[in-house]
Amino acid sequence: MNHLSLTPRRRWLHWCAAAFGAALLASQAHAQTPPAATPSVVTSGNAPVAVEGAWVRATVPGQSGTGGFLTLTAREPLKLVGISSPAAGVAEVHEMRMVGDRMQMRAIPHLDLPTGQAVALRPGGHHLMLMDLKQTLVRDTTVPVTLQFRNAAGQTSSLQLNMPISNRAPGSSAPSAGQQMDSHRH
Ligand SMILES: [Cu+2]
Repeated sequence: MNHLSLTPRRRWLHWCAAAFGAALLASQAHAQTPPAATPSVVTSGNAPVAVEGAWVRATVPGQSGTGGFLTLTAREPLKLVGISSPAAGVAEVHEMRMVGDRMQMRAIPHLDLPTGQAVALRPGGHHLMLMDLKQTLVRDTTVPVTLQFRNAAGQTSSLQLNMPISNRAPGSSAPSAGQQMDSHRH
């Protein structure tokens, strides 16, 4: 049990330090060229699922991990069974849960997507976790992420996404100090 609980905690501490660094840098950020018209996030794939509000939290140089967020609405009963990205050595679907008085995150083997039900992955809840990052994820660019699904018959399908990189969810206002604390708890 000790062995199992150590690794998530180490990742957790690492993330906390990274989130603080990102918050500091964001406060010093200067204006950048606004992105061109938002391209479609889904680039290819055959999975019967709609994607909305996808984004990945920007990183600073040296940061090893970050979170990805989106809302998935399946057109038949599906499970999200895996993710991958060329930008990350390790990519997992994570859940948040209370362990004692602390929120911790851990990988889950799959996430259920009931038919027609919008399942939101967002800061503080389920999320896509990109770790062992091979590059800095720069705001206003995109990162390729592939989602793998399985249906009730055991058939697999996938979606290829270009997820926008940002400091906040699309359509939300500038992050307040409180929201930055939320990202700290991600
Ligand atoms: Cu995580």
